[in-house]
Amino acid sequence: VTKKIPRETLEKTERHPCYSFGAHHKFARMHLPVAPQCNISCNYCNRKYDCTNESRPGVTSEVLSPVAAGSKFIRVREKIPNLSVVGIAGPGDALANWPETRKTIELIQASDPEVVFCLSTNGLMLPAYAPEIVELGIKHVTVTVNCVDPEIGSKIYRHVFYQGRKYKGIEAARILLENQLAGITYLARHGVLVKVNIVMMIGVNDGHIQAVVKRVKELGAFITNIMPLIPAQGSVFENFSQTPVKALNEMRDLCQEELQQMRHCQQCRADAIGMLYDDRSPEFRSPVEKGRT
Ligand code: CLF
Ligand code: SF4
Repeated sequence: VTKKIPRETLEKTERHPCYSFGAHHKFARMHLPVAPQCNISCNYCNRKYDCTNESRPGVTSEVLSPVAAGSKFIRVREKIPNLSVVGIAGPGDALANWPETRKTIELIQASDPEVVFCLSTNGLMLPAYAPEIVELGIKHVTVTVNCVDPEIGSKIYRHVFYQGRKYKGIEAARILLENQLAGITYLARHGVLVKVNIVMMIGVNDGHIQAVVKRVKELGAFITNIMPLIPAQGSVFENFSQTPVKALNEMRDLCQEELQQMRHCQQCRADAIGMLYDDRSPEFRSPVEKGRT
């Protein structure tokens, strides 16, 4: 890391199991599924389940109101003393549900000022909400950037809903990519540590990933996380093959020369709870939800 990161932020990162490899077997995170809507449509997503940005596909999760999320946080904190991070990672997009996301964060901040917050987003609404994210004191934001070329983007994104209009094809991808890159720039300039998730899709963006890493590094990203495509049933890419681990690791090795790489991602559910390798979410589901599964 060449940039100077304030001590207070570094101290938070040391307790962040995704941003810090050393933290992942010491600290737990919980996701609060308060964000069901999404404003774009990725070809690898089947939103009947979870956001593959941050979620294992094929597993449904409950959706909580901000107030219910606040009380769930208190229940979980009592049982998991090493809980350090509260993340909002769907099941849709954290910023497409900004009022709920924001309210949840404010409620938890009021009950525990020590919590490290984390957001995961497709980045479409970052130009609109990045200033509020900074104001809330959030230091960790993940943006999924699968390409920096709208032509490639048109093969990944079916449509984008933006400012009351639906866009398709290259136009849709261009709006999304511009907003992602502008958002990353703003966040990085304001001291937020940006993690960029990249879904590696063989035959779609695998030849372009180094270009993505290079670009987001220039804009100030802190780390990238190259993830495998896990074809979700019912998604446009359902018949694609899963990205082989070998290809994934080779790409991470190549990109490591440019920017630090996360290699311990678990592609968590939108309601994951606990250590990255030990999901305890079933223990904490509401009785109604338990009855359904
Ligand atoms: Fe959650 Fe994501 Fe924050 Fe971590 S998960 S919002 S940065 S607290 Fe972590 Fe899970 Fe991988 Fe995400 S292992 S899917 S990278
Ligand atoms: Fe699905 Fe996430 Fe893409 Fe939205 S951003 S379409 S929830 S994968």
